[in-house]
Amino acid sequence: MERFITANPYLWPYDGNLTPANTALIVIDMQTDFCGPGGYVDKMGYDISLTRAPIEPLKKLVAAMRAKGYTVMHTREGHRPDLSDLPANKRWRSRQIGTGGVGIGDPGPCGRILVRGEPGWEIIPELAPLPGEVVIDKPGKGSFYATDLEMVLHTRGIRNIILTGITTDVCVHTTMRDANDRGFECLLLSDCTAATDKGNHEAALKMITMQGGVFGAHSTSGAVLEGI
Ligand code: C5J
Repeated sequence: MERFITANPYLWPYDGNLTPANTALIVIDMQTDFCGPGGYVDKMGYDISLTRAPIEPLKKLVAAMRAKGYTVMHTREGHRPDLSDLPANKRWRSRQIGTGGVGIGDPGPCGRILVRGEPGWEIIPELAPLPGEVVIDKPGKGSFYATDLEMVLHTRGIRNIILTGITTDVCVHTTMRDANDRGFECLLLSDCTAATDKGNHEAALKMITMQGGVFGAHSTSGAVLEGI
């Protein structure tokens, strides 16, 4: 039986081949550093009410997809405590914005910023992974670079990916583009993602709709709940 989710610019997935066995929900970087008080995004001076907006819709969606037997996976952006995987230019740039020249790897109110094991690096408790759910630790913006995500997806027989989390224009988009290039069928959910800038969120959605769905399609959690 074909199953589709109402999406833009096409009914997703393109061929109606949507089952709990072949589809994964990926929750990207819902970490305190990106959406919690005192975290990296907060320290940079951005409005965390924007990056916190996906929390409630995501809670509902994650619960529903778990209940129906879909694979739910999580990612965390972060670096080794010795910073051996933190490129010097990434660290330098992160210190150019916000107060006091504090950037990635430096101590902040939630521990060392984006360092593995620190409180700010943890996934927020509202969206904590369940035991047994795959968590991908990544040093970069994309979830495929320097990780085993592609191998895990292929091993599980996943071909459709529903992308959620933060931020729409950076880690979520990079992951969607990389997944699309690898042949995965991608859907980004507009109410379960957010950027540090509203315009960038809107632009990221619009980019997806070009060329017949250049990286896949976008939709909402409501449409997914209705469709699955
Ligand atoms: C950023 C992310 N924006 N998770 N990371 O630096 O999108």
